Amino acid sequence: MSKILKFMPMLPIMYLLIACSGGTNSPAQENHPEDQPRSAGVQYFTYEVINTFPHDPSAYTQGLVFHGDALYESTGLNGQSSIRKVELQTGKVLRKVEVAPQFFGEGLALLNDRAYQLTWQSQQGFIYDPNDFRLLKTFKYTGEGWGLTHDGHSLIMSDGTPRIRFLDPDSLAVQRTIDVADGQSPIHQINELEYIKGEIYANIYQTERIARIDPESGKVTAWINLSGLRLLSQQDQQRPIDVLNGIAYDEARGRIFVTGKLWPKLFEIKLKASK
Ligand SMILES: [Ca+2]
Repeated sequence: MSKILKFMPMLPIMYLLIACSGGTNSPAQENHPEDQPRSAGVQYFTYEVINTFPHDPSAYTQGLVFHGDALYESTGLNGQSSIRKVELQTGKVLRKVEVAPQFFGEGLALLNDRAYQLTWQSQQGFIYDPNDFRLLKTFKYTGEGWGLTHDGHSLIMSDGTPRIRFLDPDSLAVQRTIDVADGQSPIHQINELEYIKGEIYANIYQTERIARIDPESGKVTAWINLSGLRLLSQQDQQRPIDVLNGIAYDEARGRIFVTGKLWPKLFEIKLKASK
């Protein structure tokens, strides 16, 4: 299903959410509308905003990575897709290469001094030199491309289904797959990914939730409820923004960053156990 077609009906819903919010922007309330039935053995988290940074409000974020001392981002939409290096503190785009307009940029991962970028439905990925964004080569895959991250050895790819693929970073061959489930319930719409301390963190498309996934079994080990963050980002900006999408991890300092499509803000968050 087209993300653009799905994006358009979201706008009135978003206004409704804002209208119903009573103008409050408290980020960590209990009893969120997104609270879900709880599964045994699964942990639940909310969040605390540690820092707020500017983010390009025209960036339709599909991939987000922290590497060295900067953010790297892949943006989507045909004719607006790009790969970019972004200064964290200012949101300033330090380097940017446009993707040809027939492609819709998706997930991004940096591994072995290469930047891998997926595209949505073209079944083609790009490999760049992350230092200058020089295109090194392209690669093919089957199905759609959504999120991308890595565990230091394999690329880890989502395609909107509950299945996550592990790819060899050299041959791009599928090494293995996992099927993501919360108990017995398959999790669909798995979008942007980040590998954090031995787990896969995954945005679930069109929700304000992140799933934490065991990379061996595919089981959801925890849910992070980020309700309220989109309202915080919308604040002071007139034009509408889209869904939460984009997780990056600064391994050296243990910082987790999240943003969304067309969000003017990027947040450093800390997880809090949900009561
Ligand atoms: Ca990411």
